Amino acid sequence: MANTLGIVKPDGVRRKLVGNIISRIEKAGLIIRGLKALRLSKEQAAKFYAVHEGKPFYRSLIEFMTSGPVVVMVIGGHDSIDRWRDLMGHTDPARARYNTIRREFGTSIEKNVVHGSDSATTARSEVAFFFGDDEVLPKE
Ligand code: 3AN
Repeated sequence: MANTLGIVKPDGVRRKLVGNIISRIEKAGLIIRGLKALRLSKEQAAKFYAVHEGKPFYRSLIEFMTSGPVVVMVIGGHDSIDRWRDLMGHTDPARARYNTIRREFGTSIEKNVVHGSDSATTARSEVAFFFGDDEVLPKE
């Protein structure tokens, strides 16, 4: 019952997709345990995506992720890590399955609307990156 981190990226917030995305999460039986809107600084974005440092898309990714506000959320519920990734779809919207968020709304491999942690270890550190313990609802 581990929590995972979800982000609605600047393209998703700009296009007013936050409600739609939260609705999909809730309809899937997952639970929003923490939620906030913020704008990442360059330093925060660089740190968050440090695993991609040196890759050709890294600078552009930082520019994009700091281009406007994001909505960050702690998503809980049974199998939340994998199920949130299933709702998102493949990183490349063109390769994502139908009815996934990225397939429906993503416009490129960079502007793919949402982020989700990819493992239990990553989920723990990514949730802690944005949320203090007192900002996450306890499991019921
Ligand atoms: P995911 O978000 O599906 O776990 P990651 O962690 O491999 O994908 O990549 C993090 C982010 O970096 C992606 N969401 C996407 O915005 C960007 N990205 C990944 N690969 C590329 C690429 N080849 N070209 C441009 N941007 C990329």
